[in-house]
Amino acid sequence: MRTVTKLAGFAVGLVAVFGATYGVGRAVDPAPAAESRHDDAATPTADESGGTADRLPGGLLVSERGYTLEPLDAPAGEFAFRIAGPDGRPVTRYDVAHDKQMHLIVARRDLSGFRHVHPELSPDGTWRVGTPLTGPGQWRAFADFTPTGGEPLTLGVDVAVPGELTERPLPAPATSTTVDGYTVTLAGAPQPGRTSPLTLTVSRDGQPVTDLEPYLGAYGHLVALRRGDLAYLHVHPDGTPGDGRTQPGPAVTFLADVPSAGSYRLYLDFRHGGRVHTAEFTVVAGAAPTGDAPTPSEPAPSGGADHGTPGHGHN
Ligand SMILES: [Cu+2]
Repeated sequence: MRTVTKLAGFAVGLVAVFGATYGVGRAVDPAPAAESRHDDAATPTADESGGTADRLPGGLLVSERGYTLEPLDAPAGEFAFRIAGPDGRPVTRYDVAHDKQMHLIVARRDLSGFRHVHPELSPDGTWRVGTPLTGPGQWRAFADFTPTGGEPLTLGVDVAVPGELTERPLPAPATSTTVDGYTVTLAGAPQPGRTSPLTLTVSRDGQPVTDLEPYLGAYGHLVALRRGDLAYLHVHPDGTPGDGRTQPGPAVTFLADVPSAGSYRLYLDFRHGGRVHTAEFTVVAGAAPTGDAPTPSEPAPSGGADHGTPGHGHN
């Protein structure tokens, strides 16, 4: 009986994880919410047939759904790669998402060194950009794109830059940071398994910034990386410039679906004064309850649980 109860708890746990990753799938989908709901409704079997790979957070795999991220040899100072398609040939056609066909994001494994750049596509399918790898270390490079005719994907690959590296400890969680003379504050806390609003507010010299410039189709672009495996979450802005309700600052709100408890590093790109600035925060999602309180996946002991299983008689 004890075994059966534990197995049941395990199954409930799987469902909970599944629900959370499913939410991430929606979060990284750049389609409007209505279309996302349509997609979800149209592909229910993908979730019921155990296709967990489809619903992992982005960036954990170098190859997914037939598409593979392939770094290429490049001259010094340049970073080059291509995406091999299901037929093995380089993909040359991409949809525009967040104003670009390709978003290349890099960060070191210790979550330092974040850069978000936009490579140029050659007709043969090679993407090139001035290297965003700003120094030695073990880097993770993420290609965030939508192949024409396919679904949005984020593939990730490790890239080593030789040299002496000093690992940096993850900065402590904070609700305020400064970058390029701007102060950015964070309100809200991500909760695993549910959509959580995060509001970032920008000021300079004590004055709220109310003339943020659109960047990548919004007044800010937020990426979250999970500590430990660098799972990549592309967090959606709540509202777009020109929709009649979204103001150009000082506050920009995002909707985050985090797949698990744990530490995340948030990177907010915003544009002001003709330049893109990146504010970084460490946040802790869903701090685990302390002590030995039962987790939600463990059914509370009750008389009924021990006796109410007709059809499984064992005496
Ligand atoms: Cu981008």
